Amino acid sequence: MDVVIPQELIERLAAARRVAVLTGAGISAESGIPTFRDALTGLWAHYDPQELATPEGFARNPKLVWEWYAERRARIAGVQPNPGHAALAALEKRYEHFTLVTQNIDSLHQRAGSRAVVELHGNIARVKCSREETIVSEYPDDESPPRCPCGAWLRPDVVWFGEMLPADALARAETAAEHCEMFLSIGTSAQVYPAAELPLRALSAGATVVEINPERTALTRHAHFSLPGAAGVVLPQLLQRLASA
Ligand code: BV8
Repeated sequence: MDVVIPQELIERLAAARRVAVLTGAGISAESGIPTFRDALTGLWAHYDPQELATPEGFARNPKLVWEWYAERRARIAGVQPNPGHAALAALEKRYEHFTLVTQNIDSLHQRAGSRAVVELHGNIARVKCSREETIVSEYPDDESPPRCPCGAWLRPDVVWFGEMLPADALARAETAAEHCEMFLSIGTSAQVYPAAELPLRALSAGATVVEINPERTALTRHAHFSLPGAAGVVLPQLLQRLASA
């Protein structure tokens, strides 16, 4: 069913020159990737992701955590970007200044053709030494997790709970939030910090904040526009309305 997109929103988007977007797991849901807060399936059904996605969880059970990521990596390799990812790649072409900040680690924005992607939480396709932090492109698969030549376990190059975000990515995201005229928050429950702070920074810097999410979130009451629908449905509609604005 069509979501009503207010004409005022279309006019503001058409007039804007600087746009920032924050996406979360919800934009990959229509590609078949379960969102972070959906009940985990299979072996991990009885684990809390916030337990597994932590340095402590990895130290406690490196094999379980390594294999959870290996299962997610395999699932991601088997899916395609969806119309929501494609619409954002097309939207980027309309603006002089467009920054796409994602909390996702699945590369689906890049595979859909988005260019200015800022990955706040790393990327599941990359593996690094858990001691030296260096990225490792090849590694033996005789152990789970495999080991770095230095002897330490290898781990996914993602940001776990309790870990700092990459400073350059966070700085780029904060600058985009503070200088944009339009900030779109798409497919995120707005619960994980510091990412969840970005739309509030945009708001206090005077930007128009738009949320696209089938559910209400902690951000909904702050947003100027809240479009209650799926990203893969709303974003193509929004792009279509913009084309004739
Ligand atoms: C940090 C990578 C400084 C790994 C992720 C106590 C101690 C330590 C830290 C904290 C603490 N209290 C708070 C914190 C900060 C903590 C935090 O925010 N915790 C929360 C839970 C309260 N943050 C951190 O630890 C961050 N680091 O702060 O460092 C520091 C250091 C030490 C001590 C203090 C501070 C690091 C956070 C990064 C964690 N890593 N991912 C991995 O993926 O395995 S976060 C993880 O959650 C994913 O990246 C995910 O994207 C992200 C956020 O979730 P969402 O993307 O929003 O996904 P979610 O499932 O929640 O929601 C999906 C939404 O989509 C829903 O709203 C749904 O309605 C919607 N949806 C569904 N379908 C659709 C849709 N929308 C549109 N279309 C659809 N079709």
